Amino acid sequence: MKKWILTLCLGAISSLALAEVIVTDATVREILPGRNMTAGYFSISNKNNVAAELTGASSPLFGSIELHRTSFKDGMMSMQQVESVVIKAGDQIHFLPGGLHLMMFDVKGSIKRGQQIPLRFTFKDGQSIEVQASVSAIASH
Ligand SMILES: [Cu+2]
Repeated sequence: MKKWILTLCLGAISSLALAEVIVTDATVREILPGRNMTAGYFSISNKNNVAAELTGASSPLFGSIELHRTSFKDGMMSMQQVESVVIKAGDQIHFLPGGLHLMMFDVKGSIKRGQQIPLRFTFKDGQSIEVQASVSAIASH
């Protein structure tokens, strides 16, 4: 009987589509004096055999978080909000300064270098994963 229950549990775990989507190296840039927004970076790996679509992120320490992409056109840097980012099966995508990033608005209180802050990533299929991001100094956006 015990073995039967265990088998059922394993079956439930492996059917979660996001069980193998992993976020690593989550970092939030420390907030410059006089600002209330910052940027966040991370790497996301999709070890599933189906694509995953990242649609947003949230944290109890920020009022709102958007997915952004920095681009360069005619020597000018600009950034646009993106609705979602698709991570193909087997792919890894890096959110890095100068490319994709999280734009984090309306910090609540103060965050300090070295602090760990919870970040929740949400996906189009309704699932989400939470990671701890470390606050660190990153020179450029
Ligand atoms: Cu931005």
